[in-house]
Amino acid sequence: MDIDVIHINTAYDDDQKYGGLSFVESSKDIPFEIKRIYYIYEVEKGIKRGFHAHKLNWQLLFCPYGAIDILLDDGVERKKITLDSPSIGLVLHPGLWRVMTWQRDNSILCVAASEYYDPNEYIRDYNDFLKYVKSYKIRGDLI
Ligand code: T46
Repeated sequence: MDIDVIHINTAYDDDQKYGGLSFVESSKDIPFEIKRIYYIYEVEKGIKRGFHAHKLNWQLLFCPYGAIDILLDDGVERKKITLDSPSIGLVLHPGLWRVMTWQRDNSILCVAASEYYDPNEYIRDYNDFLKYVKSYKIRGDLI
């Protein structure tokens, strides 16, 4: 599966006394221009969200606080990535079914997206997703 786990730049002061600061720069660190940022919070451990794929959106997912499992499915294989550090980022191309599972209470999921919000570019039915993947041959035609 073609996904990119990136290291997010992180700065600490010499004594590591004042906390960390992590940053991402559009185009330099991620392969798209950011049009939208959103974040998900106040979620209890064990909650699952997602259950959809995107037709157009590229996204960077990161978890600045807590731990969240991201299960990805490209219609052929599945892979699980755990976001449990502010310096881990996950770059997702369109055409990936995702399920996010909160591993700790109040973990925060931040997302930078390549497109404005459009409910019509979501695929929310798994069988439709499989049909979509087959018809567009994700690897070749879509990306
Ligand atoms: C994704 C994962 C990682 C908006 O009105 N504007 C927005 O920009 C977004 C992202 C959502 N919404 C509304 C649509 C729903 O009424 O917020 C509500 C919750 O969205 P949803 O059920 O899609 O949330 P998740 O956690 O299942 O998925 C979200 C993103 O929607 C999706 O793009 O990849 O996080």
